[in-house]
Amino acid sequence: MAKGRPRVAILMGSKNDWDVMKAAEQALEELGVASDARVISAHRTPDRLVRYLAGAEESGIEVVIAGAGAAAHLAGVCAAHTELPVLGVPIASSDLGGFDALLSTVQMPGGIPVATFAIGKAGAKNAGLFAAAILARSDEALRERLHKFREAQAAAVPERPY
Ligand code: RP5
Repeated sequence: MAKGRPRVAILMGSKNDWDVMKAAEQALEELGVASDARVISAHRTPDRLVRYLAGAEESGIEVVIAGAGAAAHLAGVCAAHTELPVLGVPIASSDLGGFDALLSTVQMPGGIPVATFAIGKAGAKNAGLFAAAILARSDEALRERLHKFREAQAAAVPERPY
C-alpha cells in the first residue's frame, strides 16, 4: 500500500464492489498515491456517507472516487455533500449489466457535477489514473511518475500483431 496520508477516497456501495474498485487503488498505488477505501452506501449507510465526507477535506482527501452498481446514487450523493471532485464508476452488479448504474451516475442535474467513467474495472482503473492526473497538476514528482507510466505503457504495445 502506498505510504502517507491518503489523498484519494475510494468509496463503494457494497463490499461486493471491491473486486472492481481495487483497480482504482492499484492504479494509484503504482503511482505512489495513498488512498482510503471504504464501503459507504448512499442507501444503506447514509449517515456514514455524510460523516465521512464532512471530515474528508480536513483529513487530506483531495479527490473522491465513488463506485456503485444498480440504482447507483453514491457518486451523485457524494457530489451533493462535497465540493471535492467526484469521479463516478458504474458497476455491473445487477441483471441490467451496469447500464442502470451508468445512467444513474452520468445523468446528473446541472450544478452538481460527477465525472463518469466506463463500467467496471476499466472505469475504476481510469478513475484512479484520472485522480492522479488531477493531483499531478500541483505535484511535480507525481507528474513525472505519471509521464513514466504512460511511456512504459506505450513501450509495452508491440508494433506488429505477429
Ligand atoms: C449497490 O447495489 C452496490 O454498489 C452494489 O453494486 C449493488 C448490490 O449490492 P449488494 O447487494 O451486493 O451488497 O448499492
